[in-house]
Amino acid sequence: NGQLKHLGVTPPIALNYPTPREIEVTDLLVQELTAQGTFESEEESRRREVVLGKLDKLVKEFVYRTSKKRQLPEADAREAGGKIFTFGSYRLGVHNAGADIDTLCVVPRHVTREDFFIDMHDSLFSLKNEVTELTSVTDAYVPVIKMKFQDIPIDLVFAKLNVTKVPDDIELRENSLLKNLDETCIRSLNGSRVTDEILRLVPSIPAFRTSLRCIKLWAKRRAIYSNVMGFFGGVAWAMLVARICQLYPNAIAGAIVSRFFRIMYQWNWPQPVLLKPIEDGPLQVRVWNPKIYHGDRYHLMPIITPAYPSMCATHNVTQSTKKIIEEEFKRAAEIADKVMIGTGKWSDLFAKHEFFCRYRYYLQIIASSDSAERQLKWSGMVESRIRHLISKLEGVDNLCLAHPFVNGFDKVHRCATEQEANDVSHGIYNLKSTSEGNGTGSSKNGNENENGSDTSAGRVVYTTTFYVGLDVEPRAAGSTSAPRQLNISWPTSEFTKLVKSWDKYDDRYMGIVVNAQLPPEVIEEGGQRSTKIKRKA
Ligand code: 3AT
Ligand code: MN
Ligand code: MN
Repeated sequence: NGQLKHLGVTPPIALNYPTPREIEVTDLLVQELTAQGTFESEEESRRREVVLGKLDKLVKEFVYRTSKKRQLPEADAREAGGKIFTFGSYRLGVHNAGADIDTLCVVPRHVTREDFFIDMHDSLFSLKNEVTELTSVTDAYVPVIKMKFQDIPIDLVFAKLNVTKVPDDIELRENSLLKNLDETCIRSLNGSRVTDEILRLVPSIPAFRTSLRCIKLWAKRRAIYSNVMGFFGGVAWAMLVARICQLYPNAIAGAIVSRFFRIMYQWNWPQPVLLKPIEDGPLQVRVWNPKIYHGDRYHLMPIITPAYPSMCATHNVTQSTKKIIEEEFKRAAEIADKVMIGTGKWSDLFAKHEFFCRYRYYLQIIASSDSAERQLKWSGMVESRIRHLISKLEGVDNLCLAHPFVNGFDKVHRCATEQEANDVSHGIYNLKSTSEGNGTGSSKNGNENENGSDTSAGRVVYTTTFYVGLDVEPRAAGSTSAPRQLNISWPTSEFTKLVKSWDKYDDRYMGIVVNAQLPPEVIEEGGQRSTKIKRKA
């Protein structure tokens, strides 16, 4: 079988082994990645293994208990098994210090999802000394139990297979395994199947890992690491790096990274990035195929997952985010070239983005509500719709680019009056009575501010602010006509309507405001806005 000679949908570009210079720049890269703190300590690494061992044991005990409850004979209950798999960055071996471990709990068919969210949850809940911040998210696309186990953040998802036993040597690779499973289980298995398949499809795992660490750090620093906002998420970056590894099977990280930027910059989109031919399988589900599905033709930068059923991991990309990503590939390719010839350093690659000083105009989207819990859901909902705002803005005359920032900024405001509360939800406030983070969101420094001396008297308002940079077409040279008019009222009102059509939206507790055409000098990073609003005519 000729396909076994190489991994991937084409033969490699080159089979070269590393040159002395490539070895040198790879060493420098590993040094820089270490200096940037991307590796965890050995203590943390050991703690992760201990935690995983304990979780696996808890899953086996949970399966045994449930089997007994279902009246299985003792011998069958003993053999029912149960097993933990990992996926995400930990499984790929590219996680940072403090990253979560994404785990999948696999059980035999007589154990239900309900058992998992009741019995397994309770057994974790009883471990009060080890397990903290335990929460069940049952209504998500992929339902999950989240917790910290000995301070390691864990995401635990659940899948039951159509088998009576889950022995320790069970594999999840076979597509036939998916037959007769419910969709939620198929989705829960997908993360693990995709990660494992990526690892099987790269010729050298060590080269892949170092390269991917570099690309992830670069993408985060340049603010292009986010699936929801229309950039690429962790799985997409991993697949891109894996593809370059396939094309240079004997290369080491320094060489792979520099080729990565060059090849990605020149990629002939919308030609998809594939790690293997797309497979057909036993399910009645759609597999990515632009020849059959019209919607798939709109994917601007398709990167296709390798495990059946294959999907496009980058369907959120818009014209604007495509342009931004390509510009970053170009910038990085130039830096990597300089590193190779010795006139540049790897640290230049990881320089912070310039989002907040780059544009003349910004949109500010403020989602507000009255409680931390509500804010988490509401701001998540608003965030997930921002790419629709971007698409609509892309249709506006004279607007060449609508650049969403990768994340929102959480704030908690203690307001003495209704007027103040109203101002705050419109982005008007000073920093005196405001603290960062709402204590439940991603920003961990939710140090509650004491400045608002009397908290009981006032009203607390939670806000999350998102930013979109707007690039307006330059006037023709020598033109003296008035500044170009941007008419963004249609996109913004459509967006407001869209988020308000959410079934949990309630205007008694939640607000959404889009401030347009803020001059950039009133925006500092962190989303703070000075009290004085100067508006340009
Ligand atoms: P970190 O090191 O954790 O930052 P990661 O790649 O492990 O990077 P996540 O833990 O967020 O990222 O996600 C791990 C996997 O979980 C990736 C994907 O297969 C799945 N996943 C994450 N978010 C979602 C989601 N909203 N819906 C479905 N699957 C998701
Ligand atoms: Mn993770
Ligand atoms: Mn996770």
